Amino acid sequence: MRTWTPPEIPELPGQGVAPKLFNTATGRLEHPAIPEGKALLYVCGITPYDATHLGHAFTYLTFDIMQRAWRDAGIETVYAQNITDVDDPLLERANDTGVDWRALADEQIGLFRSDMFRMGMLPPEHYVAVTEQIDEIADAVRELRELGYAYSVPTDDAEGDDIYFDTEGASRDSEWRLGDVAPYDRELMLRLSAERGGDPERTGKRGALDPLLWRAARAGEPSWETSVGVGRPGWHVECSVIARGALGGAFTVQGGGSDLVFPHHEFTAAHATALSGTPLAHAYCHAGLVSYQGHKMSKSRGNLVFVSRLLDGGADPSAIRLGLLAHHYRSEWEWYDGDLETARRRLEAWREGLTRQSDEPVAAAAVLRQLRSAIANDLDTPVMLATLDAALDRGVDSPGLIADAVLALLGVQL
Ligand code: 5CA
Ligand code: ZN
Repeated sequence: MRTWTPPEIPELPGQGVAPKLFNTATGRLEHPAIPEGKALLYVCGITPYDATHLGHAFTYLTFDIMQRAWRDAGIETVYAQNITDVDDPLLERANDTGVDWRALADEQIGLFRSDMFRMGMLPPEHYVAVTEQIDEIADAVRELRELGYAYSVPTDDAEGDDIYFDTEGASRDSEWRLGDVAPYDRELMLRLSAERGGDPERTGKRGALDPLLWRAARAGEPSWETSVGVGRPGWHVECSVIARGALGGAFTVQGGGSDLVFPHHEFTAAHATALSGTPLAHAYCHAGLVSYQGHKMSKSRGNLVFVSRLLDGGADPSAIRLGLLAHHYRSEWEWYDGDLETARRRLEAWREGLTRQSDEPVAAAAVLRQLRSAIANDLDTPVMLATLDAALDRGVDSPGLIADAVLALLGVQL
């Protein structure tokens, strides 16, 4: 899938250090492995409807900053992202609005691409839609069945059977154990499975948590003829196959918003490990969820603030970035309508600060050192912003170096 034009990243003098990152799977700050000197990153992409809201933007900005940190440390990055362009909620939205699901997806992917470009986000090298890899995903489902990790569940509204992943079997016989990614107890897993696309109540399954691998064709739903029959893939196996196809196994970081920890990333890892014997990623990193009007910003609730509306209303993309970067990526926080104005003022103050004549200017080289140490500490952007507030309030000895550092590390144009 086509991506978008990359932003300019100035070269900075010297070098940062590889960032320590919080790994959800272990609950610790770690330096995840960088195979052959390359940081390999897979971030779960959008389901293309109601894009791009500020929650999406916060998640993608997190992984944009992560890549800026690696690159500043002299580490090459390879970035892959998927598009979940066939999925129940997308199909429901298309049905409800009388639009063809492909047309809806195409339009929303175009909007997302334009939002990402305008926001100065680093584009993925591998941008892969589920509909581009149906055969590969079906082959993986077939392989899981041959390995004994998948089973059929009869349907009463389709010709063929649905196929499910055998959680208990895989947890016993493969290298993966339930809970390897999500540090949750079973009760919470059951609740989250029901809330996030699973079907713990469905009869005929071996285990309540078992996720769908393949959905047999239903009337009025898109389907493909494949090696496991006519139908369409389940959600987790899609990302598992796309991630391994783009990056191979055991890559550096699997990322997304924290709503993906369970069941999505747990089972994405489970499928990959069951198929290959190696873990999917060395670390699983998650951005906190952004709320608005007292609730998590979500398509189902409809409390969305769209990036395109803010930009079309004249917002400076750098101000939107600063409004988001004021929060540490792992915090759960709420966006207030006044936040954009606060961020705009900060941006204005920084721009003014850059031209400030001072008798005792702050050494720009020292500021750069502080910025590098904060970004290396689990991407601590609030500390970076506070460092710049203080320095630019006083004036700096090399405005050019500060402007370059702010653009390279934060993607903010002064
Ligand atoms: N297509 C799947 C992932 S394979 C999906 O979750 N799509 S999405 O459009 O719902 O979300 C896209 C990304 O934005 C995901 O990483 C999700 O975790 C993140 N996200 C969604 N809502 C929020 C929110 N309110 N705050 C922060 N991140 C969010
Ligand atoms: Zn995903």
